[in-house]
Amino acid sequence: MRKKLAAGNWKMNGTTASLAEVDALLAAHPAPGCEILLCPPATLVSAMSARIGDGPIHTGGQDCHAEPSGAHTGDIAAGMLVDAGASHVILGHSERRQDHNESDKDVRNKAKAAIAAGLVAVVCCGESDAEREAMNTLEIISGQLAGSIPDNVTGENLVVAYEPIWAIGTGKVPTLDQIGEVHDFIRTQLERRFGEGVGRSVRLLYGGSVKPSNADDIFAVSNVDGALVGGASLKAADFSGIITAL
Ligand code: G2H
Repeated sequence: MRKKLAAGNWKMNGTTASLAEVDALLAAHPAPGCEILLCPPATLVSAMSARIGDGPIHTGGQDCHAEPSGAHTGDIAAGMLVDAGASHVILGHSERRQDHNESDKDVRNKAKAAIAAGLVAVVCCGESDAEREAMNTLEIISGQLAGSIPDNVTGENLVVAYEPIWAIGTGKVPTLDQIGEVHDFIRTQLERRFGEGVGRSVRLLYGGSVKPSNADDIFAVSNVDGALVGGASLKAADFSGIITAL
């Protein structure tokens, strides 16, 4: 049985004052029935994880470097995230693929480093509007999964997030059939590559304009094990509504 996961991606938002939202979430969900993960900007990982302490919310990074240390100005190693209290890291988000030209190979190397450091890698995939229009969605997803996910994964160290680029921050959400088709496809791809045991144990998240008002319907779709939430994870009241829907 896969444990449901509500993951928040704060992107480049938040200062120490935003940690009040974490307090509110902890108060609202002292014993949640699902796993909760918050991925703040790197500047807040340490403070957030200290604030949560033994509480039921995990802290994660939004990226890491593939190397453990070295001359990489501005970058952060997976081990540094662990040292700051993170247990997860988002990798290959489409904003990083676009803004930083990250390739599938880059994401795979980062995922290897993250897993070696003891982090859970939350690997993102998703098609653009043009790719969906051209009916290439499944081919794109297949290529991203094959290229971005390393070989040594398990249900414990990998989560896959499906985030259609055209649904990110736009308020547009795929139909439930479209979400189901891609999640079923990802499940089949993972089973084929890693065997049924591992393939069935990896959690699959949907991401892209998830809100309290659409979460119930999305979470009822087959093979959707939770959500990766951007805008609606910034305020405890909104994220709480999504957590409650899981
Ligand atoms: C997709 C998602 C979080 P939003 O990027 O990863 O963002 O929920 O704001 O569409």
